[in-house]
Amino acid sequence: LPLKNDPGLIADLVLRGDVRGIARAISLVEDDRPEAAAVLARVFPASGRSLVIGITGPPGAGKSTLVDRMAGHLRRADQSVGIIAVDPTSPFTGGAILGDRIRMQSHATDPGVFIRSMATRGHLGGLAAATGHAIDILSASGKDVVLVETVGVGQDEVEIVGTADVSVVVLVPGLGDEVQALKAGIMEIADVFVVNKADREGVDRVVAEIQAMLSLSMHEGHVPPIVKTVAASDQGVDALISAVRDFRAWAASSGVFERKRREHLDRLLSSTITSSLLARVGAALPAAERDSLLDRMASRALDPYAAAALVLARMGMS
Ligand SMILES: Nc1nc2c(ncn2[C@@H]2O[C@H](COP(=O)(O)OP(=O)(O)O)[C@@H](O)[C@H]2O)c(=O)[nH]1
Ligand SMILES: [Mg+2]
Repeated sequence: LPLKNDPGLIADLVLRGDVRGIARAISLVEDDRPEAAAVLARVFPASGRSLVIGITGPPGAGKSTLVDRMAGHLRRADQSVGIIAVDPTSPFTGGAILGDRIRMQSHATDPGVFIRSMATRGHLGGLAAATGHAIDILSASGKDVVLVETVGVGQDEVEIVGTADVSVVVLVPGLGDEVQALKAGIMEIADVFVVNKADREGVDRVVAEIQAMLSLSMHEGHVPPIVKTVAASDQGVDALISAVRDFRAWAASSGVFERKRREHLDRLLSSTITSSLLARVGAALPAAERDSLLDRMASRALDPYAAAALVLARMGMS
C-alpha cells in the first residue's frame, strides 16, 4: 500500500477530505507514531474551523443514539460531520465499536459523515491529547461539525469534554444518586443539559434536580438550558442543536469561546510536551537501566524525584 505511513501523502489526503487518509492520520496519533507530528504539522493550519460538540454522560444514557440523530439533522442541513467515540467502558479498547456502529449505521454509506472510535489505552500524552489531535484532523478534513462522545466517568473524559467548544451533558430519568455523583466532575462544565429518554417516567424530577443544582452554581452569565429528548424516536434533537448553536453564538460574543479555545491549546501544549518527553526517555533509557532504577525505588533507596533527576541527567537535561 503506497499510503503506508508517508506523512506528506496522508496529510494531503486529509486536507482533501479523503476517508482513508483521515483514518490513517487518526491511527498515527492514536498509536503515538513518530509520523503523527509531521501529519499534524501539515494539517494543523487548516484545523480549528469546525464546531466541536462534546456529548458526555453515564453509560447507557443514549449518547450514541443522540449523536446519530444529531448527525442526521446536521446532514439534512447540509453540514458535514465527524464523529469520535471514546468509551473506556467498552470491552473493546476501540470504544463501543459494536454498539456504536450499530447505532450509527444510518450513516455508514454517507461520505459526509466520518465515524471513528478512539482506542482508550496506551496514550503517553493522555487520551485527551490524542482525541484533540483527532479533532484537529477531522477539522482539517473540512468537517463542519465534530461530535465527540465520551462517557462521563474519569478525569480523561472530563478533559476531553474540555476540548469541545460546546459541552452537552446527557442525563436520564431514574439515575438517582448518579446526578449527585456526576456533579463533582462534569456538571460544572455543561453548557447544555439534555434529559434523554424523556419517554420514561421521572423526567421532570431530573429537570428539577438540574435546576436546583444550577441555582447554586455560577455559569458566567450563561445559564445552561435543559433540553428534553427522546433520541430513540428522534424527538427534541432540533431543539438540542438550536441550544448548542445559541451557546456557540453567546460564547463568541462574550469572549468565552476564545478563552475556551486558548485553554484547550494550553492543555494540548502541556500534554504534547509530556508525551514527547516520555517518548524520548523511553527511547533513551534501556530497559535494564529502568529496571535497576525501579529496584532501587522499590527498596526505598531512591526516591521518585532523585530517580527522575538521574534519568534527566542521563539525557543531558539536568
Ligand atoms: N426509551 C428510550 N431508550 C433510548 C433512548 N435513547 C436511547 N435509548 C436506548 O438506550 C440504550 C443505550 O443507548 P446508547 O446510545 O448506546 O447509550 P450510550 O451508552 O450513552 O451511548 C439503547 O438501547 C438505546 O436504544 C430514548 O430516548 N428512550
Ligand atoms: Mg455510546
